Amino acid sequence: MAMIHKLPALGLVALLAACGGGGDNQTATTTTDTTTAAAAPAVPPAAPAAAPAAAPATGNVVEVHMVTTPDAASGHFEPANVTVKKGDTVRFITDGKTVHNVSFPAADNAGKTGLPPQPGPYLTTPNANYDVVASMEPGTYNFQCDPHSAMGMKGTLTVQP
Ligand SMILES: [Cu+2]
Repeated sequence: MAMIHKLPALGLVALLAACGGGGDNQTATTTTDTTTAAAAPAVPPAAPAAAPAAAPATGNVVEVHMVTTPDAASGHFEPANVTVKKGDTVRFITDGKTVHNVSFPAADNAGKTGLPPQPGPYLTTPNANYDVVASMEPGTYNFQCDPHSAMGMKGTLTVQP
């Protein structure tokens, strides 16, 4: 009985030394077609300080409605006194029946810092709104509607820690 020893055929791997002329087969698939917007428009030297840009809303959003009186001569904030946590957003929403806005006059907020830097825009259409982020230090702040403050369209914002 012939024992057949299966000798493992050691395949001698012939290391073919690639002599010169190395073919780079790196298929560069990185398509650089992302056109980086290199043509940035020139920034005007002095940006007009007219349009106050509302800060993006953060935290909880608390709504305050601006309700016009039936004769459209004035209005009130509803609620007029609102309390939020620091970092919340107060969203002033108008009924659009006359012109309202929101401002935090420095004269009515003596010693306070971090007020919204300027009066909010005039809101003229139904559900137009303006966000104020309560990023100021805890305390109570006075706000008003500029067109109707003389008729009592005022409120307070209390910011809690
Ligand atoms: Cu008003």
